[in-house]
Amino acid sequence: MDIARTPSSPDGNTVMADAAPTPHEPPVIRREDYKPFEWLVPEVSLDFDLGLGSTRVVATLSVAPNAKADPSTTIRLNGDGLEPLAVQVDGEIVSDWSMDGYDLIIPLTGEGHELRVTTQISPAANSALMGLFASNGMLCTQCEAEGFRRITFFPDRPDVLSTYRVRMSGLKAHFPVLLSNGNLEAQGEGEDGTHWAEWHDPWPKPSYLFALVAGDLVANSDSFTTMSGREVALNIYVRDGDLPRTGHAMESLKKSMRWDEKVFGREYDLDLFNIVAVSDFNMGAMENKGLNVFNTKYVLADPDTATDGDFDGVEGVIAHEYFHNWSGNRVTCRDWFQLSLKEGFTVLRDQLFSQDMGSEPVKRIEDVRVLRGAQFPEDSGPLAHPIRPDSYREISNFYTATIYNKGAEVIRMMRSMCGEERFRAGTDLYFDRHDGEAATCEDFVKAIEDGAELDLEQFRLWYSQAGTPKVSVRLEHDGDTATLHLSQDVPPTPGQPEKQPMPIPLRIALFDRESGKHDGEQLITLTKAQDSFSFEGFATKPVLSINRGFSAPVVIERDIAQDDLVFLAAHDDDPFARYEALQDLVVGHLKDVIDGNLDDSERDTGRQAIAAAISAVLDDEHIDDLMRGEMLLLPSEGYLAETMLVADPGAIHEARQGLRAYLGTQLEEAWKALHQRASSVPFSHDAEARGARKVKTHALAYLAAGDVDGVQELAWEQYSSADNMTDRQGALMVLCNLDGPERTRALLDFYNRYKDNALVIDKWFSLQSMSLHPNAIEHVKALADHPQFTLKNPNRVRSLYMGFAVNPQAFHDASGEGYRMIADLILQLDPINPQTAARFVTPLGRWRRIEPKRSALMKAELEQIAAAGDLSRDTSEQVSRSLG
Ligand code: 0A1
Ligand code: ZN
Repeated sequence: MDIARTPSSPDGNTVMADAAPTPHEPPVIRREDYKPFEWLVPEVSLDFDLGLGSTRVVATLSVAPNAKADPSTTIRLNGDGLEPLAVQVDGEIVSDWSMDGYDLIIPLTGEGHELRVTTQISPAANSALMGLFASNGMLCTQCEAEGFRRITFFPDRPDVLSTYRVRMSGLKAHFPVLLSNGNLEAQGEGEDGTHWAEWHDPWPKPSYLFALVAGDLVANSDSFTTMSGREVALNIYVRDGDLPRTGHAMESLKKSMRWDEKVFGREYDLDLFNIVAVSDFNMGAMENKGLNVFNTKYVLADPDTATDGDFDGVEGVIAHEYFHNWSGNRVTCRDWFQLSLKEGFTVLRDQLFSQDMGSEPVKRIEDVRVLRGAQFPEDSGPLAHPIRPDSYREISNFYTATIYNKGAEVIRMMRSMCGEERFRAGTDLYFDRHDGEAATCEDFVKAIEDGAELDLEQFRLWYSQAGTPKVSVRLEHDGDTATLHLSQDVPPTPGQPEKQPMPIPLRIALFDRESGKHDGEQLITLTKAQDSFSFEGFATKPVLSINRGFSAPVVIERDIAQDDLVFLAAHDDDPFARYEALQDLVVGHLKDVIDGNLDDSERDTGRQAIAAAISAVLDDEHIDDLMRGEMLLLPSEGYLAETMLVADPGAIHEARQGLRAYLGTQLEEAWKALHQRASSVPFSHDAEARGARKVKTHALAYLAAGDVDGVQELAWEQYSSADNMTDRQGALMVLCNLDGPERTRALLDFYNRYKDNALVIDKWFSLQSMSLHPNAIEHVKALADHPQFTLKNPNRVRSLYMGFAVNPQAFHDASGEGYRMIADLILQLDPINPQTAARFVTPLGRWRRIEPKRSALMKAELEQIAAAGDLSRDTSEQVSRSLG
């Protein structure tokens, strides 16, 4: 049967008349239209006859009317590109079913029924990597958010919870390992070289948590004893040669399981926990019940092929997916508007875990950098949305930094306001109250309110209002009183022209200039548009340290003297605030340079103050190298652009590079000494050695920015003598920015050394696409024709083109060539993998905040994409929002 693609009625929401779709505009789904599904589906049984080219699926659903919903005489089963080969109701073949778009509608007369539907799918042809797909000869599923409907017809919405029984059979030679959720109940041999397995998951779950994997895999196996003494078998499945790189993932898993018991009181609830690594995957990983599927990037790590950052990534993502077992699986989401319920909370949980495993302040600085780099621009651009959105066209577009990272910050504020212990009482109540349910963000807030005894009435605005609040800060001193004047402004965002003031918890301290000390930190909460707070006992004007630990996800606009920033950069006992003071010092200076506010001598005075502050950081014995590494990092060009209403990327690049070159030459001896000291620390995973590796490459990069004599040789020396990927990649990154024989030599050596390791070859692509080399555009074009480049693998696409899109110099080349390359990529990739293609719209979507010439070029590329027609729902939504 030929089925034309028409929009289906989505999860419990009617398609609004005022949102009638134009040919290119898929319908709008609205949160306020939520209705419970008319039918319960307590049990599902799936039978898979597996093949790479063709897989047959027989789905059997027990259904009964849902007493909490309107009665219905039909059932709508969502499908996406499927054809029903046979439909049975209560054992009888029926033919009175119909299709509505891709959905299957079956008339049902009575109370309880058994429905059976047969479908046939082609995993090898599934390049979108949603539903059941083939990757390197194995079969694998991805069902969040709406992938299950590409496998079989089903009410594919998160509030329909069922227990699943899965039988699969296939050729043993192709698929020796057969996995699904829950426990393995039976297995056996079939005819003609086939074998089969039966899995049963006792925990009711929504369809997005279903998973199946079949392939030729080997496992790193271990076990974990839970706090109540139950033994859980742990397996990490990978392809044969990858087994030696799974040790760190396994350690991370066991640490995560222990930590969740200790810190959140959450125990694992099955006897088996499986992880499978796949190389073709749209996202980082997926928390399917008892069978997490991971992008290989977040499983495989050893010192020769993974950087320290990669090791941290593995630990963090393993933890994230594991923590979802409670925050996401045991308590799931009522609808996709509640996505931040599981994602914001789980990100907070993985951040707290990583803080406990490593350096708390360094992790906090890294997390804030991610927030500012990805979420702040989202919040100030055309794609801004609240952490609980009100509408969407394609839910895949809402797996955003706002839902994840701002969502985590919002919950972190609740925790700061009530303290750890009361927060734990709140989360205990949340898990108790909603275990086994599909809950809402409001359920979470209410549980924290009740359990932690915290009034969150006004705080709920953080869930409904988009935009990053700006807080203006002025400190006045009179007699012995210091008065802090604060005002807040939540900027307008698409669809939200007017905003109300939100509660903003700010940790502050007032430093005495003489002693360099303060009398204790305080938490003040700004709840009004403007307010003042007075503090007695200050004979002289103190220095204000504000938003310590980044207690609120806001932009602070402080009226503060440069000397005070220098003071805080040297004395603040809150590491985040100390880092922030140095960042503000640099941002202030660079903005003045860009705006042409400084004459030569003023510019030199500014640079000297920064050099002195950095020099103090280099000499400070009270901070470790991990923290030193953070303090040495200048604010990114993206962050600088974000602080300006309209940015000139060329001017930002020039000013920032100018400062880096100045610091490189002014502090040449100090960088060389640091490089030498750090190079003498032998490789290990401890904080000291990791810190040494971090500052070593920073020192090298500053020397390269200053183009000091012998830097190419020094970089080659670091590259060629490296006994780990952190040093090797660091040196290659530096060489990539330069133009010389060492660059060519190192790139060739790196390629030959690692050509069989896909994850390392991804690094090779991205180092070149992110390079400051003047010919970066030409390099990227040539790399797109490299035999190892393919549009079919999302990691490879991201490594070449995301690297390029965040390369401010190349992407924003005044010719507009960079914009065209990204637009061409979107059009080429969209029919292959819409989800990944749509992610590339964001960099072009910043056009309104860029100087007029480039802005017009960016907009023109978006218009070209829009005009192309036949776009996926994913890409068309992002393009129309970006132009809207
Ligand atoms: N829930 C996962 C993220 C995820 C979302 C969609 C996916 O499909 C392409 C895959 C993964 C997480 O937060 O880890
Ligand atoms: Zn998640």
